[in-house]
Amino acid sequence: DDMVLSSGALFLPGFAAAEVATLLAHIRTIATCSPFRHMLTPGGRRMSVAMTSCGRFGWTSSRMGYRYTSFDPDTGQAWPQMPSVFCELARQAATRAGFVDFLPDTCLVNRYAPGARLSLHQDLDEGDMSAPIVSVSLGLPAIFLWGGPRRSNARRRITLHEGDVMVWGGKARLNFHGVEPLPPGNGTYRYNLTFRKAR
Ligand code: MD3
Ligand code: FE
Repeated sequence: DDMVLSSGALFLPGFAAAEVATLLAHIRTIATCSPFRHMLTPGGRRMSVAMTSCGRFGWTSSRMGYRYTSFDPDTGQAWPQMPSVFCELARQAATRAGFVDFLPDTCLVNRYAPGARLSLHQDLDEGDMSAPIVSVSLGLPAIFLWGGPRRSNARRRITLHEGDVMVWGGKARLNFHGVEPLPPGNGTYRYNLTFRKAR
């Protein structure tokens, strides 16, 4: 069922399907320690996606810029530990895409309510661009926008369902991507786990 989108980009539909309930339970626990919050962009705009992190580092945005921190600025505490089932899932997906020994040190947890979106961007804040990124979709479906190395490149729209996993590395690592606004729904969320090697 593996789908190669381009060199370095692999779509694994349903790869995490058996783990969905376990992953959602861990998200609840993580959010108990480091609650979801709407961060500010460096330009001062409130992000529509609510975020938290687990692992040795957590991704943050503020008027000061984007950065990885060892401590949650909202709690002053270390970010919650990355559950081993998270790490194992990310490793197995990366291995399937040919990236052996992927050891993520951070997992960003994105929460989309209806209307929330992620505008087109590149992931540029990581120290080691040779490591891939693994993304796991949970909850409501969403339309993922997948572009090329330039903002002006054409985009593909890919519907992501609960349990779908994507691996991005190599030539695809710096591609532009985003998520279309979540359609009005029934009071639930879409979650995305993004596994990265920050340092
Ligand atoms: C394609 N999150 O948090 S990662 C993000 O659905 C982010 O919330 C997406 O983009 C979400 O930065 C899922 C998908 C992703 C990540 C990195 C990529 C796609 C990528 C790097 C290159 C190309
Ligand atoms: Fe991204």
